[in-house]
Amino acid sequence: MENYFKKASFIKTVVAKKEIPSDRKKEILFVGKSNVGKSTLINSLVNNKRLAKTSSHPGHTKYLNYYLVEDRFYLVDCPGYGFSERRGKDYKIYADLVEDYFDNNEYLQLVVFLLDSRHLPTDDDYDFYQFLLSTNYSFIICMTKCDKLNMSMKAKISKNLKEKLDINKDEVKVFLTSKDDIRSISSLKNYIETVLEG
Ligand SMILES: Nc1nc2c(ncn2[C@@H]2O[C@H](COP(=O)(O)OP(=O)(O)O)[C@@H](O)[C@H]2O)c(=O)[nH]1
Ligand SMILES: [Mg+2]
Repeated sequence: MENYFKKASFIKTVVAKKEIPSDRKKEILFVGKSNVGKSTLINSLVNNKRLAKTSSHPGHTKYLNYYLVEDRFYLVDCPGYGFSERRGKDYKIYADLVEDYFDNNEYLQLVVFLLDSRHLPTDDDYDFYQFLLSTNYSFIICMTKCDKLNMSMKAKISKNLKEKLDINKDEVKVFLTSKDDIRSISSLKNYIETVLEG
C-alpha cells in the first residue's frame, strides 16, 4: 500500500468556526448521517483504528473534529445529521456550525459524502445533498459498509442513487468502500492525494 497518510494525530474539537485551528491547511471533510461510518473511514485512511472515536450508537459526534495528517492537511470529521434531535436544539447547533464551516472556506478541497450502501438514501441525505450542490465545493460519494452487501444489493447501488438523489454514477465519482478492504481504501487515498496535489 502507498505510504500516504502515515502520521496522523487529533488536533482539536471545534464547536464554532472561530475555533478552527489557526494553523490553517487544506481540509478534506467527511460528512453523512450518524453511524454511516465517517470516523471509521478516517481511521482506515490513516491506518489507526483508535484515532477517531467510533460507536455503534448513532449521534455521538456533535462537533467538527480536526485530524492533522503528516503536517500537510486536515481530515475533518463532521457531526452526523439525521436523527430525531435534528429538529430540536441540537439540530440548530449542527446547522449553524456546518453552515458556517461551508461559508467561504478556501481551505476546503473536497467533501467526502458518505452513504450507507445497504440502504436507500433518506430524506435527510437528500436535503444534505441539495445543500452540498448549492455550495459548489468539489465532492465525491463514498458508499460505506460494502462488506455487508450481497450481489443483488451491490447491483442496486446505482439504482438507489439515481432514484433518491438523482445521481448518475457516470457523472459523480462514487467510491465503494469497506473499512478493512485495503484496495478500496487505497483508491480513495489516491484520489484524495490527487486533489491535494491539484
Ligand atoms: N461492517 C462494517 N461496519 C462498519 C464499516 N464502517 C463503519 N462500520 C460500523 O458502523 C458503526 C458506526 O461507525 P462510525 O464510524 O462510528 O460512524 P459515524 O457516526 O459516521 O462516525 C460502527 O459500529 C462501525 O464499526 C464498514 O465498512 N463495514
Ligand atoms: Mg463519528
